[in-house]
Amino acid sequence: MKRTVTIQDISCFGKCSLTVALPVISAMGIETAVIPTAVLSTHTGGFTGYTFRDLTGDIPAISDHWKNLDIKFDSVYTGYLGSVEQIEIVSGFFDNFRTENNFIVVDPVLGDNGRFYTGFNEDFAGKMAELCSKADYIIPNMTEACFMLKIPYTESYDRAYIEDILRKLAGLGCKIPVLTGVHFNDTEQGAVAYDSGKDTFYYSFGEHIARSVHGTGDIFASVFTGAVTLGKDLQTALDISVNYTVECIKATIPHFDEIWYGSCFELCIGKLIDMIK
Ligand code: PXL
Repeated sequence: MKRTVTIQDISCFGKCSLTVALPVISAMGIETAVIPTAVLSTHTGGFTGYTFRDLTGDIPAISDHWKNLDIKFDSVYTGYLGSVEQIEIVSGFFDNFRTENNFIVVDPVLGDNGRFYTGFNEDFAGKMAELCSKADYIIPNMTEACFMLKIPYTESYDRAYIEDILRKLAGLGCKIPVLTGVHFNDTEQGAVAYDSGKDTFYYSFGEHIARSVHGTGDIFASVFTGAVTLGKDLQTALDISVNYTVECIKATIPHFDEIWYGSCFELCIGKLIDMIK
């Protein structure tokens, strides 16, 4: 059985980070260990007054214990990290748990729609960019890519611009950057990956639904990590991730007034299992 470890926060209510990654990757038939980086009462998007308990101090002891037990992972996947210190500790975790056969995925969670999430700034983006240099795969959206590359955010672009961004992201030091939320028209949206070793681009598009649903970046990154962990090739992993994310957004629309804070990904788990067959 394949085994991954995912390192990100628990937003107790709100459907993102660990409350998405754990069920989604487990449903793909992969053992999923977790390191919670922080416990928040809700995620930070759209809620006010949330609690935040930082668990940075626990990470080294968890890591040491696992090292003593000689636990190994087929993949290591990080999402929302809460502080510069936490990024540094996670960077050390990569050094300790990297093997010749496994791979590292960094989803550099920083912001969306051209803006930082609450609590993040340019310095934090710089540190996240450093962490990306240690990854095999990074999965930013356009906002996160622009913050890490220190370039202005734009929503109007063409293929050449996207391919240039992906080359620059590979220049951060990662092998395969995957840019999410890419759309060249109003009907399709998807992701583009760049395998820098092969100097090849991979495109995957699904239906564009003009509705922003919180946590879809985490759904995409979780499915992508799971698919690559299962040994799917890059194009297939992209297609599954795009298609499942679109399914989750579609499933959310009828419930959007009630569930504005996340997606109804639970309703689509069966389809995900079909997609990986
Ligand atoms: O979905 C990314 C994410 C993860 N964790 C927390 C967040 C967000 C986005 O807002 O606030 C705590």
